[in-house]
Amino acid sequence: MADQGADGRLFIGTKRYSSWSLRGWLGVHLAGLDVEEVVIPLAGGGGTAAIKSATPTGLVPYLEHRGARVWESLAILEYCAEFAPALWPEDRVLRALLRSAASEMHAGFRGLRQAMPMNLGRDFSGRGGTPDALADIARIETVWAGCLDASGGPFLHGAAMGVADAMYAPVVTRLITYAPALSARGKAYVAAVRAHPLVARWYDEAAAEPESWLLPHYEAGPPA
Ligand SMILES: N[C@@H](CCC(=O)N[C@@H](CS)C(=O)NCC(=O)O)C(=O)O
Repeated sequence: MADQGADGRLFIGTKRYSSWSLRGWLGVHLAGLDVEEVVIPLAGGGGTAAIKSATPTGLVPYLEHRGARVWESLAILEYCAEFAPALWPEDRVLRALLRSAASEMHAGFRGLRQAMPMNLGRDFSGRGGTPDALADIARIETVWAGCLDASGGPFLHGAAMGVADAMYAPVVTRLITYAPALSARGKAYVAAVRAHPLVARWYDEAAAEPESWLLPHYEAGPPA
């Protein structure tokens, strides 16, 4: 639905599947930007024609806002933080730690991303636990513990969600869907993110997506 008064548009993919979209969407909402949401259902296999023609990289998320064109989820989050500076901590040392954690997520954890694709509507407990995925999860737990120690939690950022939490939110959903073994601390962080009102809203909106957007390959999940 077009929002005539909006300052721009955020292009995202199917909420059930599009992990990168969740990051950009959280940034826009945490910062309170007034943008129209354009949801383009993913076709699967990375070749959605409507996304290719709508965005510079052929990928979502993509933000147009007051003359700015922003792609790459981390760049969108940085842009949002210009409007809401509190999305990064004031403390220089903590900010450096969280920037490193956010960048590590943006650049890596391919083993986890490939073995445990995001699917908010399924319980794939015990699946996808390849050695690479489990190694990524162990590293993520270490990163989270360092951030939580430094910020005091319950979020990586501290009392509220910030950019680093938005970057890791899709990982949280994967840990819920695939239920690998986690430390008590990891479980508590997963629960805190899942309970955040914006994350809860994204889950609700994913559940309300049309059945015709379901992709059989993604719904089958990885081998048990
Ligand atoms: N590095 C990009 C990755 C974006 C990305 O891979 N997006 C996927 C959806 S989660 C996409 O648009 N795929 C195109 C398609 O499925 O057609 C970012 O950080 O935004």
